[in-house]
Amino acid sequence: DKDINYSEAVDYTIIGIEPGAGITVTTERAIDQEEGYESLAGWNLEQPSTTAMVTELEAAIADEEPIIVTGWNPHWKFAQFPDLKYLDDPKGIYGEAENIETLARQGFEEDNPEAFKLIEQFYWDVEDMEDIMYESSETGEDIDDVARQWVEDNQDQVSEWIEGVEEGNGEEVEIVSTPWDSERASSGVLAAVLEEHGFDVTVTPVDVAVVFESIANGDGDATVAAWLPFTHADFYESVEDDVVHLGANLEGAKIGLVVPEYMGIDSIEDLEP
Ligand code: PBE
Repeated sequence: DKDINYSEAVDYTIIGIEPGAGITVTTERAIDQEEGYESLAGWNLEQPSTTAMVTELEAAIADEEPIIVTGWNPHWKFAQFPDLKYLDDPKGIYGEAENIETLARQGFEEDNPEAFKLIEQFYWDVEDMEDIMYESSETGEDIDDVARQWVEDNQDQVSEWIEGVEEGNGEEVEIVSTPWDSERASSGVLAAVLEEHGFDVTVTPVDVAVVFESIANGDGDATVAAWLPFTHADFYESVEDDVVHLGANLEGAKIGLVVPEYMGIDSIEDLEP
């Protein structure tokens, strides 16, 4: 409904997620007057947990209330609520479709060439990741367990990742990750495959900044949690020369401002300061 002032209706507030997430940093930049985002001048960005954001989103949709959240794909909420959409972002601060990419520490390939090779060969689709996230949210089953089951059920795909990789002998592999469901799914699947293949794997979820720091300083061996080239651009640039970049493990990720269709607004530029 174009006659409603949605900016006022949502109290000039975007429901975001945790401080330190790439999407939080990007949204703060837009609000802090990056050129072309005058429509967001003076807006507030709430920074609750992702779980709390989703709860608020569910409540708003149940009552057909207006709400603007920070959203991303892959995420099960797009399967659960088909009427969600991204607001157009004509100045492109949130970027286009991007990849989730794999990074390793320098020296990891020499120290553990077989685990390195397996991690380098890990590649899957948005649908695979979303299946795991959606099943976990529907059944309440822990993502790690769903991920392990997925590995059992998808041995065809797994066989491509382990091609030419020799069995490990209990060598330790430190995977660093972030706490979001998307990365719990990918790191969980990768860990299950590595373990099946004889490696002793630890997955440590940390803040985004720490993911990049720990690969650069060698505390972690590898991560499959880098959203590039947009969402984690700043974090990546600061360590670029100190990490080994193994390319995409998933193509077609995206972030932005998300609203329910019933609000009838299309663009960030439809908002008012
Ligand atoms: N996310 C999910 C994270 C990365 C994974 C989009 C919320 C972010 O840094 O914004």
